[in-house]
Amino acid sequence: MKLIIAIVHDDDAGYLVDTLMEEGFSVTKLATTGGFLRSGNTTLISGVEDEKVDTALGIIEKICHSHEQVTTTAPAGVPSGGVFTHYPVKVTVGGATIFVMDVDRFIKV
Ligand code: 2BA
Repeated sequence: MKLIIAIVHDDDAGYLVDTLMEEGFSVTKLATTGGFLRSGNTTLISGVEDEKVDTALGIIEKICHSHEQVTTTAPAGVPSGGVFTHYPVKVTVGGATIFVMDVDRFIKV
């Protein structure tokens, strides 16, 4: 079994969860915050049988699109150094940031 952790845009999260559930995947949805932009995103975790990992990844890749995002808050790690600490920053946020990890044990009690 693998654990898929997918960080996705909030706008894609609802449809993605619905689609994964319809395809038989169990999903947990977490409201998260990106460290750089300090704005909300969604993290999905799903325990997936090895042979179904590619199917799940395919669904995520199909549904999640990259977005341009602008923040007017000083992003993390950018030194202010003066008066203008708040300025627009435009970045392309990826369709999804995905980690696939081995699961040692999967237990339900
Ligand atoms: P954030 O950390 O808010 O980053 C949002 C976007 O800002 C990133 O999109 C990237 O385009 C840009 N960015 C991030 N750090 C930057 C920096 N130091 N300098 C310039 N631009 C920077 P993505 O790379 O698609 O990441 C989207 C979200 O996925 C991230 O939100 C974060 O929540 C998560 N993420 C990405 N890589 C990760 C990693 N290695 N570990 C954990 N979470 C990660």
